[in-house]
Amino acid sequence: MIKPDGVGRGLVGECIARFERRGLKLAGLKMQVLTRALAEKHYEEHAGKPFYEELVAFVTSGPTVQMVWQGKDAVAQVRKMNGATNCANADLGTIRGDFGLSQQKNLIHASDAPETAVREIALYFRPEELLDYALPFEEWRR
Ligand code: 3AN
Repeated sequence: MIKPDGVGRGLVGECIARFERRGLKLAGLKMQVLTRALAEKHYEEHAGKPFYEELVAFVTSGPTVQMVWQGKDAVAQVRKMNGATNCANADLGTIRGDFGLSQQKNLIHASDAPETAVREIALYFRPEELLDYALPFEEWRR
């Protein structure tokens, strides 16, 4: 998910281009301003932490873009491409390392495990909104 700062900074195309060029396949895409209820569900593991209220306020503060990317080891690869949570510590070459300095306004979110991805995809997409389609030359991506 591209967070409000990523959308506001004009980095939607940049993020999508990176995942596409890496060889991942876009299976779902949408844009919305998160309601507080949805943001609370998304970040329920952080409820009660000192940064929780600020995090929910931030993530509901503007438009976000939800994406589902499919491909070999997609969850781990996308997290690697996003970089460390705190942009200031993220390696150059990652989205956070190339475009941010903030810990909280860290541009993009990605599921941290396949089981988390199942849960998070269900928060944002109905099954029929996810497309399973063939691309030419798929064997070159594996
Ligand atoms: P990630 O998004 O890298 O999986 P999480 O799940 O640990 O990181 O944290 C969720 C979000 O909460 C982060 N993307 C960041 O915006 C915010 N966050 C995490 N830790 C802190 C912190 N110590 N102070 C402020 N915000 C934080």
